[in-house]
Parts: sequence; C-alpha cells; structure tokens
Amino acid sequence: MKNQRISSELISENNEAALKHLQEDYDHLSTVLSRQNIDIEAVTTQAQAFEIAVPSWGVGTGGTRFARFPGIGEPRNVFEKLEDCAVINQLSQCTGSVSPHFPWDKVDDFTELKAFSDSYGLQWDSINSNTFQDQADQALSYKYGSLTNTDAATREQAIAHNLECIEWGKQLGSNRLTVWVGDGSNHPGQQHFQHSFERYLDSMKTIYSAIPDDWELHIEHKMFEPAFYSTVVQDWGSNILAAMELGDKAKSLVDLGHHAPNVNIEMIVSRLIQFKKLGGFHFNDSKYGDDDLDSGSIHPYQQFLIFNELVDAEARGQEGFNPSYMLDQSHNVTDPIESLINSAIEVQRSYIKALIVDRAALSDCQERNDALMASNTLKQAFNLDVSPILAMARYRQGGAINPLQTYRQSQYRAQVAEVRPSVAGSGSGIV
Ligand code: PSV
Ligand code: MN
Ligand code: MN
Repeated sequence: MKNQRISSELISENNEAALKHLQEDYDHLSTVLSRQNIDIEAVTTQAQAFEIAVPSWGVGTGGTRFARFPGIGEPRNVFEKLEDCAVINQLSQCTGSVSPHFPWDKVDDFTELKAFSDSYGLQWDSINSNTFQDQADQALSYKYGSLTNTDAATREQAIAHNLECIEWGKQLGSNRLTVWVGDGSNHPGQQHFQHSFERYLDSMKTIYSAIPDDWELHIEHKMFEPAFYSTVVQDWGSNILAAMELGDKAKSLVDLGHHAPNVNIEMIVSRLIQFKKLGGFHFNDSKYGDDDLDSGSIHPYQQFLIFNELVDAEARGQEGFNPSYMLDQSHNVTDPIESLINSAIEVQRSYIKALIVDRAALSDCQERNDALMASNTLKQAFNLDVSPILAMARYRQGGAINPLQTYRQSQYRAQVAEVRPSVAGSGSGIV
C-alpha cells in the first residue's frame, strides 16, 4: 500500500462532484473525434501512459541572482522534496519519477532514501551532477571551469564527482546521468575554443567509460549563463558532436530555455531524432532566455510542434527513439506544487494534441506542397480542447479531475508549514 499525502476521501468527493460534467464533455469530444475516425479511448489510454519526471529542485521556491523570496512550508531536504513530489503525482498521475541533483540531494544512506521514495511509489529519474558551483568542502574551485578547466587536478575533481553520481544513481535504481556544465568565458580571448572543447571531450570520455551498459549519458547544452561571452557546450551542434564522439550511450538533452529566442527548437529535435541522438528534454517556457517559466505558459504552440515531431517519430517507429521527459523550472511567485502539476498537464496536453494530428492529411499536404492546408492540419489539432481526455486519464488512475482545486482544499501547504519552519535559505536556489 502506497503512502499518500492527500486524503483519498477528499479526492473522491471532489471527483464525484465533477464527474457528471466531465462525462458530458468527454462524450461530446468522443463524437467530435469519431468524425476524424479517432477512438477517444485509445487516446485516453495513451494519456494514462504518459509520464514526465519532476526535478527535485523544482519543489523549492527558486530565485534570481537578485533575490529569493521564500515560500511557506518549503521542503528542507530531499525527503521533504519527495513528499511534495508525491503530492504532484497523486493528483496529476503523470509524474511518477523524480530527478535528483547532487550534491544538493546527497544523503548518507541511499538505501533509506530509496525505501522512502518506494513508500510513495516514486522512481528515480536521471541523476544531475553539479560542477557549476563550489561546495563548502571542495578542494579546488570551478571559478574557471570544471570538466574543461585548464588545471588537470580540477578536471579530475569534476570527473570524480560525476563518477560518484553514477554510483549513487545505481543505488537509487536510476539509469541515466545528465551532465550540464556552465564552463565558458566572459571575455573574448579568455579561452581557447578548441582546446577547451578538447578538454571537455577528454573528461567526458572518462565519465562515459563508467556509464553502465543499460544507462544513457545525457549532455545538456545551454547558450549562455553563467558564462556570458562563450560557453563550451553552447548549442545542439557542440552537443551532438560530443555525443557522437563519445558513443551510442551518449545522447543530447534539449532544455527548451537554453536556446536563443525564436530558434526553431522543433527542427533541432527532428535532427537529433534522425541521428538517434535525442536523449530527452527539460521542459519549461521562456520569453527571453533561460527564464524557467512554467511549461506552456508562453509558447504552447511551440511545445505542441515539438510533440508533433515526437509523435511523428513514434508513429514511424523511428529506430533508437526513446526520449525521456522532465520539467526543469524555477517557481518564484507561485506555489511550486501548483506550478509543477499545471506544467506536467500542459506538457501532457501537447502530447495528446500531437496524437490527434491527421498525419495522413499532413503528409498529403506536404507531398502536394499545400502550405496553408498543412499548417491548418496542425492548427486543427492544436485548437481542439483535449482537457476532458486529460481529466479522464487522471480520474481513471485515482488522480484528481480538478487537481488544483483539490490541492487548495487539502490545505497541504498550511499543514506542512507547521512542521517545516520557514528558513530564508531553505530549498534549492536555482542558478
Ligand atoms: C541549467 O540552467 C539547468 O537547466 C540545468 O539543467 C541544471 O541542472 C538546472 O538548470 C538546475 O540548475
Ligand atoms: Mn535544464
Ligand atoms: Mn536552465
């Protein structure tokens, strides 16, 4: 029997009150979809199977380099973060795994941590290493880089941290390591572009050699920040080159916020799929840069177009296609639990809309060069409100038809605030 953070009676009561209207909306949508020869039940089954991981650091209030305004009842350690992640999954039924960040989430006893996550039925997603900041007990500084540092001993230290992350991941039952480094430069001439990338590849080769055969090594690129002139792994080009150099277990990870504004991310996704190098995603949204805003809050059409590529690859049975999905957001003015529930559902929504695209019609338009009708074919799916499918998928799995309403009624935040005193520095600040 799984531990539950929200009373199942409350969820049932709220669901009973909402079910009549949901069923009416669902039946209507079923009729609409049947006109396109789509069986709503098949789509709902796929919605039920959809999973997106939650980042452990996402349940703490984020912040900017100017300030962090703590929320109430913030989790103070990885166990409390897991409690909040359990709430998100209980209500949304699509976030059954948690991605940890080390050493932020480091514990003395990983067996205890695994038992705790098991008690909530949560799995461990990709392990994130951290060599972008100095830790209190650290011998050598990453001020001038980690895996690419000009000093060999500093590179060794950064490699060793990634190796210990793999060991911790094994104990948690994870099967992936995600490496993001902020290494780069702030001044033209500060760093030799080729030599720094060579040092990166050398370091990553050592890490790659410790990746178990049934694991993947995900490389995350980011255009800028914290380095503001050049970043060593700055875009998908450097990323895929590194992944190709390392081997089959190395793949590229796409964080939506890590590109220049207006970059065609869905096309990058297509290229990575074609060359069997799409490892996974960090979903979030942005207006300017790596804003880490809630998924689907600014560019829902872009998110849908990305899923259009993913569903297309799935439908074609593209070889080597098995990307992992995760949120990577910073919540500065909202309750992180609410934002993460909302965001997970928004990503799920993009997936479902992409599933109902009429692919035969789209392909026909492409062959005939009918640009307008091709675009309209995508828009037809995007404009359809698939909320009843998402709500029904949650309901059938024991989640909440109206998750935010149920969460607020549960008074969860006020309850945890009683046992989690407010500490200005609590939670994980996001860099
Ligand atoms: C960097 O901006 C990033 O997106 C990486 O995924 C980090 O691991 C995460 O944010 C948390 O700082
Ligand atoms: Mn990220
Ligand atoms: Mn980021």
